Amino acid sequence: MTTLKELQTWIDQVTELTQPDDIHWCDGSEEEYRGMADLLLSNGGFVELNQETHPGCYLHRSDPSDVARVEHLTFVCTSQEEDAGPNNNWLAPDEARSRMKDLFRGCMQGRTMYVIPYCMGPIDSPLSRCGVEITDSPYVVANMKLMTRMGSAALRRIEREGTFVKGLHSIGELDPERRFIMHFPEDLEIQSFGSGYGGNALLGKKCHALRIASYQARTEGWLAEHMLIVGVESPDGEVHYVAAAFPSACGKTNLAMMIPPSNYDGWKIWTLGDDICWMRVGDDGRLWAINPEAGFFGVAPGTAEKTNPNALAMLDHDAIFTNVAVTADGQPWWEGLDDRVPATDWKGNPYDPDGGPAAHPNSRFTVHMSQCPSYSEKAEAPEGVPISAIVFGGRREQLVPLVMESVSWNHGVLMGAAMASETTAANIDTVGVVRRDPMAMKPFCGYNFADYWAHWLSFAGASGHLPKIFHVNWFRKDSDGRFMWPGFGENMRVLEWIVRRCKNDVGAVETPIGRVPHPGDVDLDGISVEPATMKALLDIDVEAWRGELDAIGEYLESYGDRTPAALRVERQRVARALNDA
Ligand code: SAT
Ligand code: MN
Repeated sequence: MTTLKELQTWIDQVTELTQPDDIHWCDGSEEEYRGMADLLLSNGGFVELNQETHPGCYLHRSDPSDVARVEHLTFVCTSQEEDAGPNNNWLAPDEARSRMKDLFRGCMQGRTMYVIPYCMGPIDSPLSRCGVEITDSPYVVANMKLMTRMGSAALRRIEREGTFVKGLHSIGELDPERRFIMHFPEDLEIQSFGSGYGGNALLGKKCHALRIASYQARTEGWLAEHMLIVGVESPDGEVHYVAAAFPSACGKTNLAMMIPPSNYDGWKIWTLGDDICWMRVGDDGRLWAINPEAGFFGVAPGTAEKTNPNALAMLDHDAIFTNVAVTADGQPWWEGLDDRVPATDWKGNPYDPDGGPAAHPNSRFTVHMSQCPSYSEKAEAPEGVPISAIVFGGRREQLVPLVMESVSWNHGVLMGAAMASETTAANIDTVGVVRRDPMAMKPFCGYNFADYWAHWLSFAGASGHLPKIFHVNWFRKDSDGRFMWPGFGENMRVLEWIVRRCKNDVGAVETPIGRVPHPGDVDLDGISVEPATMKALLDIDVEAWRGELDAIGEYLESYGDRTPAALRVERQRVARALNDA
């Protein structure tokens, strides 16, 4: 029950439409979480993992057809099609609503309807925004408890503010033919049917904190971005905060909780978030950021002692695993973890080494942020943290150097808008093809990208104290197909250069596409990267870049008249510099 009439009226309407047997208002308590786990254990939604090695850990096996986001079934329903833009699937709001109404009709018969009030961001932060998710999935309730500030405190804030995002979710029959994720940004509303998985079902995450929030951020003058947030502490104790955007499954979680190499005495990475970042210009003109989430929904495969020891340390208790494999003694297992052989694959069948990976490539862990050894209490700061550097990055085998710095805010926006990356298993579709993924927001921007770039550009005039913008690529390969850069904790070497650039205490080489380090300025002590490899990692192939600038031009023009003139001007400037080179 609630004192907020708008909320109660909506609950009543949904109840009437979906016909649940029961309604449960979530209070967000530990007791409630335990009750949810017990219910899932009794109905097969959870499998208990080894409680001696992994106390409080459970495994969820999703429907095998429901293992990732579904971008082709995800829609942004603005009243004008152009407002959604070529980057989104669009349906007229009335048509979308009527389709969804047919799907939702009677769908909760025999089920309990859970009402989840949640707050994205610290409960007392002016940057935070609230929502209410209605769902018939106890798995969603359990995940939302770890991923958001969920329950009574959020409800009190909603009742006080009188405004919230309405998210309606049902797993339906988990039928891919009857699955849609609809967004109505003008009405701050989400409707998701037919999937129980991650970003399709935990509506606070991609649906609210990115698609709806990006739309809202534009009208209110802030930024909702697909970025991790870290604090980089240098030996003098100073902490620089960095926000970095990479597409799904490109290593944001690893970077967010990295441990610096052993020769980086006195350096430390503090973790504030691994996926989403909301930023606003503060009174001091700097960009201040919060992580709207309270937990991590990270990719399991590849997570190992060598790649991400902090993640392993936080995953041995009180975590939910989705679609991982299991060892004979009931421990979670995935490819890349270690050389044990699992007993059971992600579908629950006896593991057959010839039958594909044991863990699904998009298998996940859900865990509360505070369990991370490098967790920073600043993640709770209502004012957020001031951002010194914004980093864009994609997965590119060729062309794109290890790191480059933009020469201005507008140039940085061009770098973000021109981002491209090889696709990953985080979406149900082909993996490994290069596609444009501006600011890593291709699947998540709730409005026309052209307007989104204009919004980014508008900050140039708003403040003289904006962060520097960089672009990185950890994924370059040599002619034998081997990675040229070791990645993971060694990325600290690049972060160090970025932070030193922010402090103005290291130089750079000017190239037509941006500034790169003098090869000697990236510390290679303790790694086996040959100077020739380092040179190649920082090399700009002018001819190939001319082709890339043409492709970027074509891409920007595909947004037609709405493409901001300043972005065109910036692209022309870089193209000219390449021609003169
Ligand atoms: O959208 S999910 O939360 O399922 C994962 C991702 O794509 O980043
Ligand atoms: Mn993500």
